[in-house]
Order: sequence, then C-alpha cells, then structure tokens
Amino acid sequence: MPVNLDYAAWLQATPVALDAKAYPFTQAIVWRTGRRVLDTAAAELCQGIAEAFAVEPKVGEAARLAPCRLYLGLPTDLPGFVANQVSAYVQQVCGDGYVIVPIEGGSLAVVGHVDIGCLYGVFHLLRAIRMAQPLTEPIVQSPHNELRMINHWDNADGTIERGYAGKSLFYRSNTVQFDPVRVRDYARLLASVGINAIAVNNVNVHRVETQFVTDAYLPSLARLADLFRDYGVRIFLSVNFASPVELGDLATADPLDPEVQAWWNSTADRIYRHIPDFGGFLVKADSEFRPGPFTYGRDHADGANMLARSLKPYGGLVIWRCFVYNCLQDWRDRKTDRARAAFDHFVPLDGRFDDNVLLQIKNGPMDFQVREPVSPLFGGLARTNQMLELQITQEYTGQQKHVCYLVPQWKEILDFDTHACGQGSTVARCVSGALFGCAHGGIAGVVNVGDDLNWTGHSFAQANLYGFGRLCWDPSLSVETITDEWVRLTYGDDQDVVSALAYILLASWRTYEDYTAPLGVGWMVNPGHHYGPNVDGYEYSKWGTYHFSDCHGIGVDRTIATGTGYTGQYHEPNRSMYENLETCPDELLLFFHHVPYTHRLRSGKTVIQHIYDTHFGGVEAVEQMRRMWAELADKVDPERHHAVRTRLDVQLQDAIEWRDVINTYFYRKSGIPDRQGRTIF
Ligand code: BDP
Repeated sequence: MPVNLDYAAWLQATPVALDAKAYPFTQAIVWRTGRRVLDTAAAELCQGIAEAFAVEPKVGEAARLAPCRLYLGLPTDLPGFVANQVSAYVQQVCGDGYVIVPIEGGSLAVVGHVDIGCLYGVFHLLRAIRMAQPLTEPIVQSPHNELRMINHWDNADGTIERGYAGKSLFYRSNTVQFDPVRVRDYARLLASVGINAIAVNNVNVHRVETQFVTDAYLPSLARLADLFRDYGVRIFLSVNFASPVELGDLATADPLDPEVQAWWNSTADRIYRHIPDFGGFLVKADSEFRPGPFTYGRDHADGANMLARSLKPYGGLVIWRCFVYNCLQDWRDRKTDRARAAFDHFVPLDGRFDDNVLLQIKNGPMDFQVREPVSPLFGGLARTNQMLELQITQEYTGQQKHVCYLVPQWKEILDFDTHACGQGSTVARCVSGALFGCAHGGIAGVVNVGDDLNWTGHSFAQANLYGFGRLCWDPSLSVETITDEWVRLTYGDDQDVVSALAYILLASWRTYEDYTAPLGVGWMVNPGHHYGPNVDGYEYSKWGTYHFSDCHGIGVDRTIATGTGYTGQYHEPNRSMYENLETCPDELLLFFHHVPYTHRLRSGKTVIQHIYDTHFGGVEAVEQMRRMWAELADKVDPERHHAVRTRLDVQLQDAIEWRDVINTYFYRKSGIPDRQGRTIF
C-alpha cells in the first residue's frame, strides 16, 4: 500500500515532536502472547510507539529486563505487584472497557476484562501520546453502548448504495473479493475508535446477496470475518426475509410456519459453522418493496422473533429496522403522513419482541435529512431493545463533495430529551438501554467508506467516521473535543491548521443547511440520486415527502389541532413545544407547521426573508471556508491540500446553484422581494 497521509487517516505514522523520555514505559512491552486480539493490541502498541518516537520498544525476554515497562493484558496476565496496583480501577470497568494506570517506577499498565478492551486501551494510549497528554493519572473507560456498529450498503456486484467513495472493499462481480491488507487496515481504523460490529452487505438484499447465507458464499465471507476478528469486530449479514422462497427451498416465508422456522434454524446452524462468532441478522422488511411478514398477514414481531429464535442458541441478534412506511401513498390523503409511519407500526408491538431482537431506528421520522426532529420512537418504545441508526454516508448532505461535518447533528440527537421517564430521558440513554433497563442497545451508522485511497472521498468526511465511533463509545464527549482530536491526529498540531480546520468543520453542517432546504422542510433534492437542488422533485410523487408550498405559504401541518397529528407522538413537554407555533424551534418550523411567507420566526425575521438570508449567507460561508483553506497552502501537504481545494470549488459552485434555485423559486411563489435588494433570478 503506498504511503499516503489520507490513507493513514487519524492513525498517522509521522514522528511526534516529543521526547520518548516523557513516556518511559514505551521502552518495553510485556504481554502474554498467543491470543489473537491481545497480540493485535501488542503489535499496534509496538508499531505506534516506533512510529511516534522512531525507537522500537523491547519485547519478550529483553522487555523484562528494562527498567520501565508497559504491561498489557487481563488482570490474570499481570505480575502480582502490577495487578495489585490496578485492581481498584479495573473493578470500575464494564464490558469491553479498559484502564490505563501508572505503576510505581515509571511503568504503565493497560488492562481490560477482555482482550478487546486491551486493544481499545492501546488505541487510547497512542492517541494520548500523539496529543501530548501526560498520562500521569489513572484513566478508566467503559463504553456507553454495547453495539457500536457500521452498516455497509455494499452490493455483491461491487457497487455501494449511496456510496460516494468508490467501490466496495468486499465484493466484485458478484463474488466476495477483497484485498486482505486493505480490509485489515479498515478493521484497524474501526477498532481504533471502538467499533465492534459490522453488517457487510446492503439492507436491500438483492438476488445475489440472498445467497450469502448458503455454502456458495459462506466460506469466503468467513475469510472476511476472520480479518475483522483480529480487531474484535464481529460481522452481521443483512438477510432477505423471503430467502426460503427465493432460494427455491420452500413455497412460503410465513414466519409462523414451522417449516420456515426450521429452514432458518438450519441456516443459522450453517452460518455458525463457518463463522462461530457471527453477530446476527440485519433486516429491512416490508419497506420500499422489500419482502416481509405482511405478505402472510403477520406483523414485524412475528417476523423478527422467528429469525431471533434461529439465532438464539448461538447468541446471535436480530436487528430489525424501523424504516417502514408506505412508499406508494396517495399524497392527497393528508392522514398518511410518512413521518408518523414508524411510530404507528412499532409502538403497538412494544413488549412483543424477543430479548435478542433490537429495533434499529433512524434518527428522524423521515430519512436522514439535513434537519429533522428526533424520531418519537425514542421514548415511545419502553419495552424493546433499540438502536439508533445514523447516516455517516452523506446521501442528503452533499455526498462527500461538500464538507458537512455531522458530529454536531448527532450530538444534538443523542442529547435530545424525550421526557419518556421525566427529565433526563435522553436519546443516548434510550439507545444504550440504560433508561428502560434493556438487555441490548447501541448505535449503527451507514458508513461512508469505499475503495478510494482516502477511504471517504472527501478527506474531511473521515472526521464523520471518526466522530461516529467516538460518540458510540461515549455520547457525552463534546463536539469540540472530538473535533480537536480528529484535526490534530489527522492534520497535525500547527495552530493555524487546527483552528482553521475546526472552524470549517464546526460551521459546515449549519452552512449546508443554510443553502439547501430551509427550516426543517427537507427533500428539495433531485429524485433518485438525491444530489443538487430540485424544489418540486418529490412534491408530486408518492413517497410522502412534501413541502406544500403555494403562493400563500409553505410547510407541513403536522399538528394535532389541524394537521396530521404527528406532534401527538411525542411526550410532553415536547408535544406542546412542537404543536404551538410560538414555541416550535425555528429550525423545525416548516416540518411541523404550514405558515405564510410573512410569518415571523422567533429570530424576528419573516420566513421568506430567512430563506433569502440563509441562502446568501450559506454561499458566503462556503467562500470563507475556501479562503481559509487556501491560506493553509504552505502548512498542509500538497496532495491533501489540492484534493480538498478541488472539492471546495465544487461545493461553492453547487452552493450557488442551490441558492439561486431556492431563492428564485420562493421569490416567484411569494412575489415578495428581498429586503436587501440582492439579485434573485
Ligand atoms: C434511503 C436511501 C435508500 C435506502 C433507504 C433505507 O435513499 O437508498 O435503501 O434509505 O434506509 O435513505 O433503507
């Protein structure tokens, strides 16, 4: 693999400007060899230290003679005096967490309850060294979420649904084909931010991927799983609910038919023979033309539980998606509000799912728009394991041509208080399982990675993958901390670079929102590929994605009083907050209300003037980003600088197009001129 700074992402191999003496324990590493993940951890440690300080640490017998050492392992691996010094801290660790504890005499111990915890501890330690942190106080870390998961929407033919960074890392020409070095490097990147699960194929399971559960594909998938195993990442498969029929074995896929259950039982058995630590199934059913239990008059709980029972003996999980709505609805029937669908489908089933089923819920009620309210299923489901689904791939947020750093958006989502059990019932606590005492929980992200050398197409899109992992591990981390980590680990410590990059990233979501669809209304994109402005692209289709603009006003009335009643799916006080025009947050106004263009926002501006101002302002913000980046030409390596500059050029051009299309449309609809007299075409 060529040496490429973008390829190294946040695991740069460049030396640090620090003296190794500040970290005396880096002289020697002591661990018990022979266990795969622990050996990975030790290898990462040796490599990371050698890269940082250009000195290979001692290992084996030589290490035992060194005056200071780094002890790596489980408590039972450690010499007695080290075990004694760490035991009080290790007791505080849960799951695959870890401690990093200074030991008398300048040594250090990195200890977990399981080997993967030690690996995470190593990545933490290396990050701390690169960020010049002192490591003099004990660090105790436990993950907030059990499942920290990546979803690949990769197809067997090598294409990626909503992929903007090249082709699949796993498939070509309908076969499982991969570069083991590349996949290993990918597993390493994922583990370095705590990811522990990966669904390796698209939730839309087509004809070829349906065969993934057969002997035709399992041996090669097992080889893929093996590469991830070294880094503690378990693989999941997306499965086709109609598999027994589509593979030609049965005439039905009815979940209550004993033959169907038996078919899945033997399928599970076969999978576990190939992949003993297989994670389980991810399922998109009865949604967007995918088959599901509805065909047989059964419901989602019947379908999910049947699959769950086949996996139960092996400890596997079923992750059942809640992205279910009628994509053939008649838009004139205002009652079939797509935003209501997930809640209407799943809340009546709360409590009926087996304990190894998790419902995977998209962050918003629609579909990964730049701004949506939080899905009311969070807080609506109290007796069901659940997971949050985020979209790291930038389908509706600039497709990795535009900078759109989503960590601030995700943070808002995780911090949102559902009030399900009173104040403090945040989404973060719903999905971790803590709020309702659920057995399983976690966060999944539809990943933005492909075979582009820089993984994510836009170098800055790496920050979304990094931040996703960090937030899964610890949703209480601040946006600023995560941003600072990514910038410094990826682009170095130069103060001008650090502050300019942080500024660009932190402004980028709001900027993207400013020049695209306003005030939470969403969907003003070209149908199909979802790139670029098209105000009415979806307005008269059946997908349930409307803004209802006419010459009088704009927005979707989702109130209980006069609209679709969607606001009624929230607990108080959120329900009233959204229901009332006076208290509805500006940024979501058009999601919840239909208002005249002259309606005054809480900001004091009219809706129409807000549209004009944000669209002009959004373009200016991109111009500023471009200027700031240009000024860093001498401080960033030419390759990455050029690549980002080229993308910023595209972003500016497209932002101008967005501005003009949106502003012109609403100027013509409303007939109201811009108060500042700027040119609107
Ligand atoms: C939408 C995507 C589509 C996915 C679907 C899903 O446009 O490609 O298949 O979501 O999540 O965002 O199932």
